[in-house]
Amino acid sequence: MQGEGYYLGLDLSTQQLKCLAIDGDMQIKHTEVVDFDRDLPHYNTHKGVYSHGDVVECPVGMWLEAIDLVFEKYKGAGFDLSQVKAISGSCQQHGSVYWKTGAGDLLQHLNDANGNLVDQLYPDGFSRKTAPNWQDHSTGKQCTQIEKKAGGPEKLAEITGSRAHFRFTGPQIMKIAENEEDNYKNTETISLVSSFLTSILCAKLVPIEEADACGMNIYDIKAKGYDDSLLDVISGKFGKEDLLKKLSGSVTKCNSPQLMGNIANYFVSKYGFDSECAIYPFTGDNLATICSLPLEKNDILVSLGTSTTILMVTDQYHPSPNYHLFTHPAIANCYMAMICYCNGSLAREKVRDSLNENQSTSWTNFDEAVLDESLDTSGELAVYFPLGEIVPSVDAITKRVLYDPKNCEIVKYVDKFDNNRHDAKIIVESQALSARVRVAPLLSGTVDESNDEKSETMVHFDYDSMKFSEYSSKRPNRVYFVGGASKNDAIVKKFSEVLGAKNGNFRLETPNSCALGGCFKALWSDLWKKKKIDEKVTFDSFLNRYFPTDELEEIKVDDITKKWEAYKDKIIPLSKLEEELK
Ligand code: XUL
Repeated sequence: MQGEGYYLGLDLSTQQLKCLAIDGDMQIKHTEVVDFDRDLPHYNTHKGVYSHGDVVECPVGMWLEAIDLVFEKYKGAGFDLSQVKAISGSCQQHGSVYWKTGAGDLLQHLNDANGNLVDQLYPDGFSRKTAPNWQDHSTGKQCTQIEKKAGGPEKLAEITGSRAHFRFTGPQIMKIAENEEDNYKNTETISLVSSFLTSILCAKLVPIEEADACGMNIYDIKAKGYDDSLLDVISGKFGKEDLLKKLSGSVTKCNSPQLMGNIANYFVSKYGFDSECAIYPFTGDNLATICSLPLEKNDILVSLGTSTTILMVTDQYHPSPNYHLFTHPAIANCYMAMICYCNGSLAREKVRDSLNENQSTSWTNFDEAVLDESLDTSGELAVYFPLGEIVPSVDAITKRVLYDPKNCEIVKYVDKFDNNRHDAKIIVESQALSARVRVAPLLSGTVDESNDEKSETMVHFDYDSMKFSEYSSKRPNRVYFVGGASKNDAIVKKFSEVLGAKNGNFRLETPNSCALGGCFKALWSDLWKKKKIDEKVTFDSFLNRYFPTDELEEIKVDDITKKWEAYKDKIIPLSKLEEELK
């Protein structure tokens, strides 16, 4: 590969700041971590935040100290930072940083000979000492007003890619404009955490990055600009022009690599960086995660954790109040869809424990049942939501049904199946089937001709109605599994069978995915910008060519088409069962 030297990816997450260095062959060469609670105990954060009731926030000074500390750790380890060619990275999403009037000057005059970031910038550079964190729940009133102004949750999702959420930046800014007039008035610029970190590294205030801007409930994704009427409701009496100015007028676009500047002299003098070291825009952590893998359109990343999260690259702008769409941070004309299910591992563990009569937490019985092909679950379906669910949006409930496979009608509700081995098989089937029907509208490509008599039947899920043939024949390109439960062979195999990827299922361990996504973006952006690769080499084609495939383990599934025949007959009953829950 053409890349020489090192490329850094920083990840400023809730509990730590991580910095990864790769070389031009995409191999990880060094990692340093600053753990906020442990390494910066004088901020008295708990898991990186201050929580008081519904309010959750992070001290900005702590982040400034962490930036110095992580580079000090690099220097202390003897790592030659002068060989770093470019830096990018990711940050927790939705958080907002409030720079005080005059902050731009302060940044520009950072004293590079001595001193540190926190002493020179904090608190004088900020109109608020803290940044709202994504776990904040205090903006219910503002969310209602924003949705009302947009014309309802569906309309807001159509404009901004998401309905209103407590943690999203727009509602947070609106609350501050309402409750902290002086702080708001004294604010020169509002950054997301990602543009805050980019600004520090370049020592100048830079606009918000476009993909991360989609987590604000203000940015019109299709029109590629902040929405006038949303600016209006959020800014209240201070006015939309003033807010637009605070948001730097526009965003940093993602359709091609944008050089934000070279690293500031402060970092050159203090840590020995090369003054030519390029800074490329930081983005949100979920957005950086999709940059850590060779994902192209119609590829899916399934994170099997306590909750199940699906990240998908799509060229279909098909928003829904049930999930999120963001502009893709590195592929032009593509989006990232993020579908979050509340009920993932915990729900499966409950079934496992009941199968083990609460005597053990071993997965053996559960796994055997999941893969037991002689265990006939045709005509049986269930949803297991011990927690309220987001997709579909319903309260906590577990419901088992028997349906007639001929006409797909629900015959009756039952309290249990023949035995609880059926629950093990059905929970994994129904979780995976729910994911498959939710990604279907986001998949591009043709719908297979089918002679199935149900082909033309309209099927309804959430806010979508599509022909049965579309739900049954659209298939993802590739599926990647990550997260705790991806280590479980039975679960991953069953998910792979049901999701039906055309070009393979893979699993991998991703302890550093956000930071790694930043490294890859820095490498590709720099080679592209310096014309060391042809400008036709898109981010996804670059990763597909050079990604170290030894990291990936392929999950083999046999007879996928035959197996789908059994699962696809559950689509209509699942739609009917979900309708009954509402
Ligand atoms: C995404 C979200 C979280 C944070 C975590 O919408 O709120 O994933 O980004 O850092």
